[in-house]
Amino acid sequence: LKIKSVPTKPVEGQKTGTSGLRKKVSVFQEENYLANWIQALFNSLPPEDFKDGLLVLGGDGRYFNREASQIIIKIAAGNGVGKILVGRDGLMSTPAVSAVIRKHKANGGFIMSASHNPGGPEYDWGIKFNYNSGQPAPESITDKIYGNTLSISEIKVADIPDVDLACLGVTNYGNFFVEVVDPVSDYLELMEEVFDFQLIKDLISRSDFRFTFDAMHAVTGAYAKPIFSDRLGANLDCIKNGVPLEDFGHGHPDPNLTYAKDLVDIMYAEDAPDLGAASDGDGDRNMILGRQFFITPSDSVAIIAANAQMAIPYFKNGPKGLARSMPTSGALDRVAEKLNLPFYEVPTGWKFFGNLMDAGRLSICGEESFGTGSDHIREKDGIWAVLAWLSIIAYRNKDKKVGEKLFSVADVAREHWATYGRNFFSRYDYEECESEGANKMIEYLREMISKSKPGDSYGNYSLQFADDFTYTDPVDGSVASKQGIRFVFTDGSRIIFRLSGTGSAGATVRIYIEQYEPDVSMHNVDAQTALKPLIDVALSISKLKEFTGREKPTVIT
Ligand code: VG1
Ligand code: CO
Repeated sequence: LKIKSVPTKPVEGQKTGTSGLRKKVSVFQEENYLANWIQALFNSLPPEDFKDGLLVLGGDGRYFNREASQIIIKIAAGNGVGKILVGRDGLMSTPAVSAVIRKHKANGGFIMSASHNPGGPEYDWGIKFNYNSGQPAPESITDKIYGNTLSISEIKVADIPDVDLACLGVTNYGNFFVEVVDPVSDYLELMEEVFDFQLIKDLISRSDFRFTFDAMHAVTGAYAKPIFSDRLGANLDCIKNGVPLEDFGHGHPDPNLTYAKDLVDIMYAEDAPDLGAASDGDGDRNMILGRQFFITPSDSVAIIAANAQMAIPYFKNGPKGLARSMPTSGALDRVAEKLNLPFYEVPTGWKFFGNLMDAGRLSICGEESFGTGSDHIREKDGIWAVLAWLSIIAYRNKDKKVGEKLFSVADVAREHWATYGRNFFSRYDYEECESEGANKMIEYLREMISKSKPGDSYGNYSLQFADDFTYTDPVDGSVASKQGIRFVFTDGSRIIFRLSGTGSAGATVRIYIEQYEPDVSMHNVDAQTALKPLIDVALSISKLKEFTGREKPTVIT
């Protein structure tokens, strides 16, 4: 194998955010921009973590993935990697990459995706690196990569032709191998171990149950047909937007009430199906809807946790522990308490769950941002969440005869609230604000919390404490600070402010609002109505309008 040394210069700003490095495509197209980051990564890993080793490569099918695959493969070979397993056409969802790393005991893997951010020449591209148990690289590694991007001078590139990613099979270039694999089969095999496919199949084949899945023209388009249709018997027309496209069909591949409008329209129509779901760009997020009914992600993880042992064979001995990210509602906390399970609250971003899973302390976890998953892999998993919901509905209805009224998605949620109480939750996003104003607002709030004291009143709420969330990992002792400003009130209500770490331009402000309601007679109130007083407090204390000039959020979930 001939290896070229290509001279290069550092580029500013290659710091990874919540989940990988994300920039506009045009930035990644600048000379050596991606190559520098990939080389900096190899400069940061101990050689035994990749020399003659196995790496996985996949992506969500977005624009620039084709060029990027070739760049990554050649630099990996140039640095002495032994073999790359790559999904056909460079496609592989984030959860599937995690599953493939684990199954093949790979040293790690690359995911070419900016996840829920839009794609195409004008929009975003991104790259994530996952480690050998399939988990997103920890901050200790991403900080090192960033350091190395600031001093890089040379890129090692193997002198090989572009690899044909369209045909399955192995090609070798001297002692370097590339194997193009089907992106679905290992993942599907794992799903069949986790779930009772026959149970789900029986539900889907019922004449009185209808299911629909919206792949948003993103990577789960490649998974939906083999899994939901070929294997579980769903009609092909249940799958919407099922062809992965480089620009996601001009869409914003984020499964929420604003961007998954096609699905929302179907599920709120008169003759809506019984269960509807969608997934994001790289297949790790999910949205679950019942007929005219939205399951908040915070409720979803709580409901899955409460029902897992009954409905999902993987959890037949009960979950080991539960966890959520800090801004996610406390619905899951109540399930942990009732089931007497260890419980953890971690910062935003999936990378904080992995250590707990590896230590055998955590089975089911989730984030309010449409992320749900378990320790079957080390990423959140959109299709897993859909199969979990299908399993719960199937289990609850398995003895129902045709003609008997089915126990619906909404029934499951209402029953859950009746048992545990309801945690009303909403998130307001102000996307792409001017960075200066947004940063000033956060500074202003930091000042405020440093002066606050228990008992201070905010509207009708009395403060229990206010802080900037710090997390100490119970497994390795690493500390993550400044993870979000919280105002926690004596009745358990919370207001949280954070800046997004996944955007590619400006600053996105997120406000998270939560209030607990034990009274069943109040459970059918609309969340926006129930939370109005708390939202007003959030907007007034933060002076959001003054700092950002924004009258209204861009997205409400
Ligand atoms: C957002 C979400 C976070 C999620 C992250 C990656 O981060 O809030 O919960 O883990 O996206 O999701 P931020 O920093 O923008 O709030 V994905 O599906 O884009 O990889
Ligand atoms: Co994603």
